[in-house]
Amino acid sequence: MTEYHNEQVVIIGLGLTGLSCVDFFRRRGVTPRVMDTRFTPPGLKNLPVDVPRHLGSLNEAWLLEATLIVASPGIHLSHPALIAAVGKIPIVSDIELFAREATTPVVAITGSNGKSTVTRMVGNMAAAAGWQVGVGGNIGYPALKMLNASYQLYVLELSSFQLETTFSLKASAATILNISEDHMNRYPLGLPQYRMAKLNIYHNAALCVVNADDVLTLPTSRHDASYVSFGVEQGHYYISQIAGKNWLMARGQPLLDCAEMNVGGRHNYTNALAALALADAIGIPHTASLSALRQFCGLAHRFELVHERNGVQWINDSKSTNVGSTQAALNGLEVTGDLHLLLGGDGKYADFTSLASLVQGDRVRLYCVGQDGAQLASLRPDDATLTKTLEQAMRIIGTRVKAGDTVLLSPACASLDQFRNFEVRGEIFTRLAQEVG
Ligand code: UMA
Ligand code: ADP
Repeated sequence: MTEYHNEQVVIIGLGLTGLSCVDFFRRRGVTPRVMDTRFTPPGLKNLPVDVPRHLGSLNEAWLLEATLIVASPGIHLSHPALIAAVGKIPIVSDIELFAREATTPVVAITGSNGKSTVTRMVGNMAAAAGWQVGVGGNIGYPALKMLNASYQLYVLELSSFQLETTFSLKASAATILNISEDHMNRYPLGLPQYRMAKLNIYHNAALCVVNADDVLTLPTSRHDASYVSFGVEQGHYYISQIAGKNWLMARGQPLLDCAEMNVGGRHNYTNALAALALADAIGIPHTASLSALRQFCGLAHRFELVHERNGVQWINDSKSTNVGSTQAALNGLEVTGDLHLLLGGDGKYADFTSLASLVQGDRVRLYCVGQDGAQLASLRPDDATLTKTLEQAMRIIGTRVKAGDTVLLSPACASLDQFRNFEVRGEIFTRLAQEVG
Protein backbone atom coordinates (compact mmCIF):
# COMPACT_ATOMS: atom_id res chain seq x y z
CA MET A 1 0.00 0.00 0.00
CA THR A 2 1.41 3.40 -0.94
CA GLU A 3 2.13 5.61 2.07
CA TYR A 4 0.50 9.06 2.01
CA HIS A 5 0.83 10.13 5.69
CA ASN A 6 3.47 12.72 4.98
CA GLU A 7 1.75 14.14 1.93
CA GLN A 8 -0.18 17.38 1.76
CA VAL A 9 -2.87 16.20 -0.65
CA VAL A 10 -5.08 18.51 -2.72
CA ILE A 11 -7.97 17.10 -4.73
CA ILE A 12 -9.32 19.16 -7.61
CA GLY A 13 -12.94 18.47 -8.50
CA LEU A 14 -15.80 17.42 -6.29
CA GLY A 15 -17.77 15.14 -8.58
CA LEU A 16 -17.81 11.35 -8.57
CA THR A 17 -14.03 11.15 -8.87
CA GLY A 18 -13.25 13.79 -6.23
CA LEU A 19 -15.51 12.12 -3.68
CA SER A 20 -13.95 8.70 -4.31
CA CYS A 21 -10.51 10.26 -3.79
CA VAL A 22 -11.57 11.87 -0.50
CA ASP A 23 -12.79 8.48 0.70
CA PHE A 24 -9.58 6.80 -0.48
CA PHE A 25 -7.36 9.15 1.53
CA ARG A 26 -9.53 9.20 4.64
CA ARG A 27 -9.47 5.39 4.78
CA ARG A 28 -5.70 5.80 4.95
CA GLY A 29 -5.87 8.37 7.75
CA VAL A 30 -5.06 11.35 5.51
CA THR A 31 -7.34 14.38 5.28
CA PRO A 32 -7.00 16.06 1.89
CA ARG A 33 -7.97 19.59 0.91
CA VAL A 34 -10.59 19.81 -1.83
CA MET A 35 -11.31 22.52 -4.38
CA ASP A 36 -13.66 22.95 -7.31
CA THR A 37 -14.22 25.88 -9.66
CA ARG A 38 -17.97 25.30 -9.26
CA PHE A 39 -19.73 26.89 -6.27
CA THR A 40 -22.02 23.91 -5.74
CA PRO A 41 -20.30 20.84 -7.20
CA PRO A 42 -22.39 17.67 -7.16
CA GLY A 43 -20.28 15.93 -4.49
CA LEU A 44 -20.62 18.75 -1.97
CA LYS A 45 -23.53 17.28 -0.04
CA ASN A 46 -21.59 14.05 0.56
CA LEU A 47 -18.32 15.69 1.59
CA PRO A 48 -17.50 15.03 5.28
CA VAL A 49 -17.75 18.31 7.22
CA ASP A 50 -14.18 18.23 8.49
CA VAL A 51 -12.62 18.17 5.01
CA PRO A 52 -11.30 21.65 4.09
CA ARG A 53 -12.85 22.86 0.86
CA HIS A 54 -12.46 25.84 -1.45
CA LEU A 55 -15.28 26.45 -3.93
CA GLY A 56 -15.88 28.77 -6.87
CA SER A 57 -12.25 28.89 -8.05
CA LEU A 58 -8.95 27.04 -7.67
CA ASN A 59 -6.97 28.07 -4.57
CA GLU A 60 -3.47 28.75 -5.86
CA ALA A 61 -1.94 28.99 -2.38
CA TRP A 62 -3.25 25.52 -1.49
CA LEU A 63 -1.99 24.17 -4.80
CA LEU A 64 1.52 25.46 -4.16
CA GLU A 65 1.52 24.11 -0.59
CA ALA A 66 0.57 20.64 -1.85
CA THR A 67 3.00 17.75 -2.23
CA LEU A 68 0.46 15.74 -4.28
CA ILE A 69 -2.35 17.07 -6.49
CA VAL A 70 -5.09 14.70 -7.62
CA ALA A 71 -6.91 16.15 -10.63
CA SER A 72 -10.42 15.03 -11.57
CA PRO A 73 -10.83 14.31 -15.29
CA GLY A 74 -13.09 17.32 -15.81
CA ILE A 75 -10.38 19.85 -14.96
CA HIS A 76 -8.06 21.09 -17.73
CA LEU A 77 -4.41 20.78 -16.76
CA SER A 78 -3.87 24.02 -18.65
CA HIS A 79 -6.11 25.89 -16.19
CA PRO A 80 -4.22 29.12 -15.38
CA ALA A 81 -4.22 28.41 -11.64
CA LEU A 82 -2.45 25.10 -12.24
CA ILE A 83 0.36 26.46 -14.39
CA ALA A 84 2.58 27.32 -11.41
CA ALA A 85 2.18 23.80 -10.01
CA VAL A 86 2.79 21.87 -13.25
CA GLY A 87 6.32 20.41 -13.26
CA LYS A 88 6.89 21.29 -9.57
CA ILE A 89 4.25 19.24 -7.79
CA PRO A 90 3.17 15.74 -8.90
CA ILE A 91 -0.29 15.84 -10.50
CA VAL A 92 -2.02 12.49 -10.80
CA SER A 93 -5.41 11.01 -11.71
CA ASP A 94 -7.60 8.79 -9.54
CA ILE A 95 -6.54 5.99 -11.90
CA GLU A 96 -2.91 6.54 -10.91
CA LEU A 97 -3.86 6.15 -7.23
CA PHE A 98 -5.80 3.01 -8.17
CA ALA A 99 -2.94 1.55 -10.23
CA ARG A 100 -0.51 1.97 -7.34
CA GLU A 101 -2.76 -0.18 -5.13
CA ALA A 102 -4.24 -2.78 -7.52
CA THR A 103 -2.82 -6.24 -6.85
CA THR A 104 -5.11 -8.25 -9.15
CA PRO A 105 -5.02 -8.21 -12.96
CA VAL A 106 -6.40 -5.22 -14.82
CA VAL A 107 -7.92 -5.10 -18.31
CA ALA A 108 -7.80 -1.49 -19.51
CA ILE A 109 -9.95 -0.11 -22.32
CA THR A 110 -9.90 3.24 -24.08
CA GLY A 111 -10.80 4.60 -27.52
CA SER A 112 -12.95 7.33 -28.98
CA ASN A 113 -16.01 5.07 -29.21
CA GLY A 114 -17.10 1.70 -27.90
CA LYS A 115 -15.32 1.91 -24.52
CA SER A 116 -18.37 1.30 -22.35
CA THR A 117 -19.70 -1.41 -24.66
CA VAL A 118 -16.42 -3.34 -24.70
CA THR A 119 -15.86 -2.78 -20.98
CA ARG A 120 -19.26 -4.23 -20.21
CA MET A 121 -18.73 -7.12 -22.64
CA VAL A 122 -15.44 -8.11 -20.97
CA GLY A 123 -16.99 -7.71 -17.50
CA ASN A 124 -19.87 -9.98 -18.54
CA MET A 125 -17.46 -12.53 -20.01
CA ALA A 126 -15.49 -12.72 -16.75
CA ALA A 127 -18.70 -13.00 -14.73
CA ALA A 128 -19.91 -15.78 -17.04
CA ALA A 129 -16.67 -17.62 -16.22
CA GLY A 130 -17.56 -17.34 -12.52
CA TRP A 131 -14.90 -14.74 -11.73
CA GLN A 132 -15.38 -11.99 -9.16
CA VAL A 133 -14.98 -8.99 -11.46
CA GLY A 134 -14.99 -5.25 -10.75
CA VAL A 135 -16.04 -3.00 -13.63
CA GLY A 136 -15.33 0.71 -13.25
CA GLY A 137 -13.61 3.91 -14.34
CA ASN A 138 -15.05 6.27 -16.93
CA ILE A 139 -18.06 3.96 -17.29
CA GLY A 140 -19.50 5.80 -14.28
CA TYR A 141 -18.19 3.89 -11.24
CA PRO A 142 -14.98 5.48 -9.93
CA ALA A 143 -12.09 3.02 -10.01
CA LEU A 144 -11.02 3.72 -6.42
CA LYS A 145 -14.34 2.45 -5.09
CA MET A 146 -13.43 -0.98 -6.41
CA LEU A 147 -10.54 -1.19 -3.95
CA ASN A 148 -13.07 -1.56 -1.14
CA ALA A 149 -14.16 -5.03 -2.33
CA SER A 150 -12.16 -8.09 -3.30
CA TYR A 151 -11.99 -9.05 -6.96
CA GLN A 152 -10.11 -11.49 -9.18
CA LEU A 153 -10.14 -9.07 -12.11
CA TYR A 154 -10.64 -5.37 -12.72
CA VAL A 155 -12.04 -4.14 -16.03
CA LEU A 156 -11.32 -0.43 -16.38
CA GLU A 157 -12.77 2.00 -18.90
CA LEU A 158 -10.38 4.92 -19.23
CA SER A 159 -10.81 8.31 -20.84
CA SER A 160 -8.03 10.35 -22.40
CA PHE A 161 -8.41 12.81 -19.50
CA GLN A 162 -7.73 10.06 -16.94
CA LEU A 163 -4.81 8.72 -18.97
CA GLU A 164 -3.11 12.14 -19.16
CA THR A 165 -1.94 11.77 -15.55
CA THR A 166 -1.71 7.98 -15.15
CA PHE A 167 1.80 6.56 -14.96
CA SER A 168 1.84 3.31 -12.94
CA LEU A 169 -0.83 1.27 -14.71
CA LYS A 170 0.45 -2.19 -15.67
CA ALA A 171 -2.49 -3.73 -17.47
CA SER A 172 -2.55 -7.44 -18.23
CA ALA A 173 -4.19 -6.44 -21.48
CA ALA A 174 -4.87 -2.92 -22.76
CA THR A 175 -6.66 -1.67 -25.83
CA ILE A 176 -7.24 1.51 -27.80
CA LEU A 177 -10.35 0.55 -29.75
CA ASN A 178 -10.19 3.40 -32.28
CA ILE A 179 -9.14 7.03 -32.50
CA SER A 180 -11.21 9.74 -34.12
CA GLU A 181 -11.66 13.38 -33.28
CA ASP A 182 -13.17 14.11 -29.86
CA HIS A 183 -12.63 16.59 -27.01
CA MET A 184 -10.83 19.07 -29.25
CA ASN A 185 -11.74 21.78 -26.73
CA ARG A 186 -9.27 20.07 -24.36
CA TYR A 187 -6.53 19.37 -26.91
CA PRO A 188 -5.42 22.62 -28.60
CA LEU A 189 -2.70 20.71 -30.47
CA GLY A 190 -5.35 18.51 -32.05
CA LEU A 191 -5.61 14.79 -32.70
CA PRO A 192 -1.91 13.96 -32.06
CA GLN A 193 -2.15 15.41 -28.55
CA TYR A 194 -5.37 13.50 -27.84
CA ARG A 195 -3.76 10.31 -29.18
CA MET A 196 -0.67 10.80 -27.01
CA ALA A 197 -2.87 10.74 -23.91
CA LYS A 198 -4.58 7.55 -25.07
CA LEU A 199 -1.27 5.81 -25.85
CA ASN A 200 -0.38 5.95 -22.13
CA ILE A 201 -2.68 2.96 -21.68
CA TYR A 202 -0.10 0.69 -23.35
CA HIS A 203 2.72 1.75 -21.07
CA ASN A 204 3.90 -1.39 -19.23
CA ALA A 205 0.94 -3.43 -20.50
CA ALA A 206 1.67 -7.14 -20.87
CA LEU A 207 -0.35 -7.21 -24.09
CA CYS A 208 -1.65 -4.45 -26.38
CA VAL A 209 -4.86 -5.17 -28.31
CA VAL A 210 -4.82 -2.90 -31.36
CA ASN A 211 -7.24 -2.12 -34.17
CA ALA A 212 -5.71 -3.38 -37.44
CA ASP A 213 -7.95 -0.97 -39.38
CA ASP A 214 -6.86 2.10 -37.40
CA VAL A 215 -3.15 2.88 -37.49
CA LEU A 216 -3.57 5.49 -34.76
CA THR A 217 -4.25 2.71 -32.24
CA LEU A 218 -0.81 1.18 -32.73
CA PRO A 219 1.76 1.62 -29.94
CA THR A 220 4.64 3.94 -30.73
CA SER A 221 7.03 2.83 -28.03
CA ARG A 222 9.30 -0.17 -28.58
CA HIS A 223 8.55 -1.19 -24.97
CA ASP A 224 4.95 -1.89 -25.97
CA ALA A 225 5.87 -4.55 -28.51
CA SER A 226 3.64 -7.48 -27.57
CA TYR A 227 0.32 -7.15 -29.33
CA VAL A 228 -2.65 -8.86 -30.97
CA SER A 229 -4.99 -7.15 -33.40
CA PHE A 230 -8.63 -7.08 -34.41
CA GLY A 231 -10.22 -5.65 -37.54
CA VAL A 232 -13.04 -6.04 -40.00
CA GLU A 233 -11.16 -8.23 -42.45
CA GLN A 234 -7.62 -8.22 -41.07
CA GLY A 235 -5.83 -8.96 -37.82
CA HIS A 236 -5.80 -11.94 -35.48
CA TYR A 237 -9.50 -11.44 -34.71
CA TYR A 238 -11.68 -10.56 -37.71
CA ILE A 239 -15.02 -11.06 -39.45
CA SER A 240 -15.41 -13.60 -42.21
CA GLN A 241 -18.27 -14.73 -44.41
CA ILE A 242 -19.09 -18.41 -44.04
CA ALA A 243 -21.97 -19.77 -46.13
CA GLY A 244 -23.27 -16.23 -46.57
CA LYS A 245 -23.18 -15.39 -42.86
CA ASN A 246 -20.88 -13.11 -40.89
CA TRP A 247 -18.77 -14.93 -38.31
CA LEU A 248 -16.44 -13.67 -35.59
CA MET A 249 -13.12 -15.41 -36.21
CA ALA A 250 -9.93 -15.85 -34.20
CA ARG A 251 -6.78 -16.97 -35.98
CA GLY A 252 -8.71 -18.97 -38.59
CA GLN A 253 -11.15 -20.46 -36.11
CA PRO A 254 -14.86 -19.54 -36.42
CA LEU A 255 -16.14 -18.49 -32.98
CA LEU A 256 -19.62 -17.01 -33.31
CA ASP A 257 -22.23 -16.42 -35.99
CA CYS A 258 -22.96 -12.67 -35.71
CA ALA A 259 -26.66 -13.45 -36.15
CA GLU A 260 -26.52 -14.96 -32.65
CA MET A 261 -25.70 -11.56 -31.17
CA ASN A 262 -28.40 -9.16 -29.98
CA VAL A 263 -26.50 -6.03 -31.01
CA GLY A 264 -26.10 -5.12 -34.65
CA GLY A 265 -23.83 -2.97 -36.78
CA ARG A 266 -20.30 -3.63 -37.93
CA HIS A 267 -18.93 -1.53 -35.08
CA ASN A 268 -20.51 -3.86 -32.55
CA TYR A 269 -18.97 -6.87 -34.27
CA THR A 270 -15.53 -5.28 -33.99
CA ASN A 271 -16.32 -4.35 -30.38
CA ALA A 272 -17.04 -8.05 -29.79
CA LEU A 273 -13.75 -9.02 -31.45
CA ALA A 274 -11.83 -6.62 -29.21
CA ALA A 275 -13.60 -8.00 -26.15
CA LEU A 276 -12.75 -11.57 -27.22
CA ALA A 277 -9.09 -10.64 -27.73
CA LEU A 278 -8.96 -9.12 -24.24
CA ALA A 279 -10.79 -12.08 -22.69
CA ASP A 280 -8.45 -14.57 -24.38
CA ALA A 281 -5.45 -12.60 -23.15
CA ILE A 282 -6.45 -13.12 -19.53
CA GLY A 283 -7.59 -16.71 -19.91
CA ILE A 284 -11.38 -16.50 -19.93
CA PRO A 285 -12.61 -19.72 -21.59
CA HIS A 286 -14.47 -19.37 -24.90
CA THR A 287 -17.56 -21.10 -23.51
CA ALA A 288 -17.95 -18.20 -21.07
CA SER A 289 -16.97 -15.35 -23.39
CA LEU A 290 -19.19 -16.53 -26.26
CA SER A 291 -22.13 -17.16 -23.95
CA ALA A 292 -21.74 -13.60 -22.61
CA LEU A 293 -21.67 -12.23 -26.16
CA ARG A 294 -24.84 -14.13 -27.09
CA GLN A 295 -26.62 -12.64 -24.10
CA PHE A 296 -25.35 -9.07 -24.44
CA CYS A 297 -28.25 -6.79 -25.37
CA GLY A 298 -26.39 -3.48 -25.66
CA LEU A 299 -26.30 -0.58 -23.23
CA ALA A 300 -28.96 2.04 -22.68
CA HIS A 301 -28.63 5.25 -24.76
CA ARG A 302 -26.45 3.49 -27.38
CA PHE A 303 -28.55 3.10 -30.53
CA GLU A 304 -31.44 1.87 -28.40
CA LEU A 305 -34.91 1.37 -29.89
CA VAL A 306 -36.95 3.09 -27.19
CA HIS A 307 -40.36 3.50 -28.82
CA GLU A 308 -42.32 2.08 -31.74
CA ARG A 309 -45.84 3.10 -32.71
CA ASN A 310 -47.80 3.47 -35.96
CA GLY A 311 -44.86 2.02 -37.89
CA VAL A 312 -42.41 4.68 -36.65
CA GLN A 313 -39.22 3.70 -34.81
CA TRP A 314 -37.63 6.07 -32.29
CA ILE A 315 -33.95 5.36 -31.57
CA ASN A 316 -32.06 6.86 -28.64
CA ASP A 317 -28.33 7.14 -29.37
CA SER A 318 -27.74 9.95 -26.86
CA LYS A 319 -24.30 8.53 -25.98
CA SER A 320 -23.17 9.47 -29.47
CA THR A 321 -21.11 12.48 -28.43
CA ASN A 322 -18.74 12.76 -31.38
CA VAL A 323 -18.73 12.55 -35.17
CA GLY A 324 -17.39 8.98 -35.26
CA SER A 325 -20.27 7.50 -33.27
CA THR A 326 -22.87 9.32 -35.38
CA GLN A 327 -21.18 8.00 -38.52
CA ALA A 328 -21.38 4.48 -37.07
CA ALA A 329 -25.10 4.96 -36.36
CA LEU A 330 -25.86 6.26 -39.86
CA ASN A 331 -23.78 3.61 -41.61
CA GLY A 332 -25.63 0.80 -39.85
CA LEU A 333 -29.13 2.18 -40.35
CA GLU A 334 -31.75 0.70 -42.68
CA VAL A 335 -34.81 2.92 -43.07
CA THR A 336 -37.81 2.18 -45.28
CA GLY A 337 -39.35 5.67 -45.03
CA ASP A 338 -37.70 8.94 -44.04
CA LEU A 339 -34.95 9.39 -41.47
CA HIS A 340 -35.55 12.24 -39.02
CA LEU A 341 -32.10 12.89 -37.58
CA LEU A 342 -31.50 14.97 -34.47
CA LEU A 343 -28.04 16.50 -34.10
CA GLY A 344 -26.59 19.07 -31.72
CA GLY A 345 -25.39 20.08 -28.28
CA ASP A 346 -21.83 20.94 -27.30
CA GLY A 347 -19.63 20.01 -30.26
CA LYS A 348 -16.39 20.39 -28.29
CA TYR A 349 -14.81 22.26 -31.26
CA ALA A 350 -15.35 19.31 -33.61
CA ASP A 351 -15.15 19.53 -37.38
CA PHE A 352 -18.53 18.22 -38.56
CA THR A 353 -17.86 18.31 -42.31
CA SER A 354 -17.42 14.53 -42.59
CA LEU A 355 -21.10 14.16 -41.64
CA ALA A 356 -22.23 16.24 -44.62
CA SER A 357 -22.44 13.43 -47.18
CA LEU A 358 -24.43 11.27 -44.76
CA VAL A 359 -27.21 13.80 -44.19
CA GLN A 360 -28.12 14.62 -47.81
CA GLY A 361 -30.88 13.15 -50.00
CA ASP A 362 -34.69 13.29 -50.09
CA ARG A 363 -35.11 10.67 -47.37
CA VAL A 364 -33.25 12.58 -44.66
CA ARG A 365 -34.77 15.38 -42.59
CA LEU A 366 -32.31 17.14 -40.35
CA TYR A 367 -33.10 18.79 -37.00
CA CYS A 368 -30.38 20.71 -35.17
CA VAL A 369 -30.52 21.89 -31.57
CA GLY A 370 -28.42 23.33 -28.77
CA GLN A 371 -25.21 25.33 -28.57
CA ASP A 372 -23.74 24.16 -31.90
CA GLY A 373 -27.04 23.61 -33.70
CA ALA A 374 -26.50 26.38 -36.24
CA GLN A 375 -23.12 24.96 -37.25
CA LEU A 376 -24.71 21.54 -37.78
CA ALA A 377 -27.66 22.99 -39.69
CA SER A 378 -25.17 24.37 -42.21
CA LEU A 379 -24.52 20.74 -43.28
CA ARG A 380 -27.86 21.01 -45.07
CA PRO A 381 -28.46 24.75 -45.32
CA ASP A 382 -31.61 24.74 -47.46
CA ASP A 383 -33.95 22.74 -45.31
CA ALA A 384 -32.49 21.83 -41.90
CA THR A 385 -34.82 22.64 -39.02
CA LEU A 386 -33.02 24.67 -36.35
CA THR A 387 -34.56 24.91 -32.88
CA LYS A 388 -33.19 25.95 -29.53
CA THR A 389 -34.22 22.81 -27.66
CA LEU A 390 -34.66 19.10 -28.20
CA GLU A 391 -38.26 19.38 -27.06
CA GLN A 392 -39.11 21.97 -29.74
CA ALA A 393 -37.59 19.75 -32.42
CA MET A 394 -39.43 16.67 -31.16
CA ARG A 395 -42.78 18.47 -31.26
CA ILE A 396 -42.16 19.39 -34.91
CA ILE A 397 -41.08 15.82 -35.73
CA GLY A 398 -44.28 14.53 -34.09
CA THR A 399 -46.34 16.39 -36.70
CA ARG A 400 -44.28 15.07 -39.62
CA VAL A 401 -43.64 11.35 -39.05
CA LYS A 402 -45.46 8.64 -40.99
CA ALA A 403 -45.34 4.83 -41.08
CA GLY A 404 -41.93 3.51 -42.14
CA ASP A 405 -40.03 6.51 -40.74
CA THR A 406 -37.22 6.38 -38.19
CA VAL A 407 -36.41 9.12 -35.70
CA LEU A 408 -32.81 9.00 -34.53
CA LEU A 409 -31.20 11.05 -31.78
CA SER A 410 -27.48 10.62 -32.49
CA PRO A 411 -26.27 14.12 -31.68
CA ALA A 412 -22.50 13.96 -32.40
CA CYS A 413 -22.19 16.36 -29.45
CA ALA A 414 -21.91 16.31 -25.69
CA SER A 415 -25.10 17.09 -23.78
CA LEU A 416 -23.65 19.39 -21.13
CA ASP A 417 -24.81 22.65 -22.75
CA GLN A 418 -28.45 21.80 -21.94
CA PHE A 419 -28.57 18.61 -19.85
CA ARG A 420 -26.91 17.20 -16.73
CA ASN A 421 -25.49 14.32 -18.76
CA PHE A 422 -26.16 12.09 -21.79
CA GLU A 423 -28.46 9.85 -19.75
CA VAL A 424 -30.82 12.72 -18.95
CA ARG A 425 -30.83 13.79 -22.62
CA GLY A 426 -31.71 10.22 -23.64
CA GLU A 427 -34.44 9.95 -21.02
CA ILE A 428 -36.03 13.21 -22.19
CA PHE A 429 -35.90 12.02 -25.81
CA THR A 430 -37.62 8.78 -24.79
CA ARG A 431 -40.33 10.56 -22.82
CA LEU A 432 -40.98 12.97 -25.70
CA ALA A 433 -41.04 10.09 -28.22
CA GLN A 434 -43.76 8.42 -26.19
CA GLU A 435 -45.65 11.71 -26.01
CA VAL A 436 -45.46 12.91 -29.62
CA GLY A 437 -45.00 9.57 -31.41
N1 UMA B 1 -15.60 20.78 -13.40
C1 UMA B 1 -15.50 22.11 -13.11
N2 UMA B 1 -14.63 22.51 -12.17
C2 UMA B 1 -13.85 21.65 -11.49
C3 UMA B 1 -13.95 20.28 -11.77
C4 UMA B 1 -14.84 19.88 -12.75
O1 UMA B 1 -16.19 22.93 -13.72
O2 UMA B 1 -13.08 22.11 -10.61
C5 UMA B 1 -16.57 20.36 -14.43
C6 UMA B 1 -15.94 19.65 -15.61
O3 UMA B 1 -15.58 20.54 -16.62
C7 UMA B 1 -17.01 18.66 -16.01
C8 UMA B 1 -17.79 18.39 -14.75
O4 UMA B 1 -17.38 19.38 -13.83
O5 UMA B 1 -17.89 19.18 -16.97
C9 UMA B 1 -17.53 17.02 -14.17
O6 UMA B 1 -16.13 16.85 -13.97
P1 UMA B 1 -15.56 15.85 -12.87
O7 UMA B 1 -14.12 15.64 -13.15
O8 UMA B 1 -15.96 16.28 -11.51
O9 UMA B 1 -16.40 14.53 -13.25
P2 UMA B 1 -16.79 13.29 -12.33
O10 UMA B 1 -18.13 13.48 -11.73
O11 UMA B 1 -15.68 12.96 -11.42
O12 UMA B 1 -16.95 12.15 -13.47
C10 UMA B 1 -15.75 11.68 -14.06
C11 UMA B 1 -15.98 11.53 -15.56
N3 UMA B 1 -16.36 12.83 -16.12
C12 UMA B 1 -15.55 13.49 -16.97
O13 UMA B 1 -14.51 13.05 -17.36
C13 UMA B 1 -16.02 14.84 -17.43
C14 UMA B 1 -17.08 10.50 -15.80
O14 UMA B 1 -17.16 10.24 -17.19
C15 UMA B 1 -16.70 9.20 -15.10
O15 UMA B 1 -17.78 8.29 -15.24
C16 UMA B 1 -16.42 9.44 -13.64
O16 UMA B 1 -15.38 10.45 -13.50
C17 UMA B 1 -15.92 8.18 -12.92
O17 UMA B 1 -14.67 7.78 -13.39
C18 UMA B 1 -18.25 10.87 -17.88
C19 UMA B 1 -17.73 11.57 -19.12
O18 UMA B 1 -18.44 12.39 -19.68
C20 UMA B 1 -19.25 9.79 -18.33
N4 UMA B 1 -16.51 11.26 -19.59
C21 UMA B 1 -15.98 11.81 -20.81
C22 UMA B 1 -16.46 11.00 -22.00
O19 UMA B 1 -16.76 9.80 -21.82
O20 UMA B 1 -16.48 11.56 -23.11
C23 UMA B 1 -14.46 11.76 -20.76
P1 ADP C 1 -17.79 5.25 -25.25
O1 ADP C 1 -17.79 4.69 -23.86
O2 ADP C 1 -16.44 5.20 -25.90
O3 ADP C 1 -18.48 6.55 -25.40
P2 ADP C 1 -20.07 3.54 -25.93
O4 ADP C 1 -19.94 2.06 -25.98
O5 ADP C 1 -20.74 4.14 -24.76
O6 ADP C 1 -18.61 4.17 -26.14
O7 ADP C 1 -20.80 4.04 -27.26
C1 ADP C 1 -20.87 5.45 -27.51
C2 ADP C 1 -21.41 5.70 -28.90
O8 ADP C 1 -20.53 5.16 -29.87
C3 ADP C 1 -22.78 5.06 -29.19
O9 ADP C 1 -23.44 5.94 -30.06
C4 ADP C 1 -22.42 3.76 -29.89
O10 ADP C 1 -23.46 3.31 -30.74
C5 ADP C 1 -21.18 4.18 -30.68
N1 ADP C 1 -20.18 3.10 -30.84
C6 ADP C 1 -19.98 2.01 -30.07
N2 ADP C 1 -18.92 1.31 -30.52
C7 ADP C 1 -18.42 1.99 -31.57
C8 ADP C 1 -17.31 1.79 -32.44
N3 ADP C 1 -16.51 0.74 -32.30
N4 ADP C 1 -17.10 2.70 -33.42
C9 ADP C 1 -17.90 3.78 -33.57
N5 ADP C 1 -18.97 4.02 -32.78
C10 ADP C 1 -19.22 3.15 -31.78
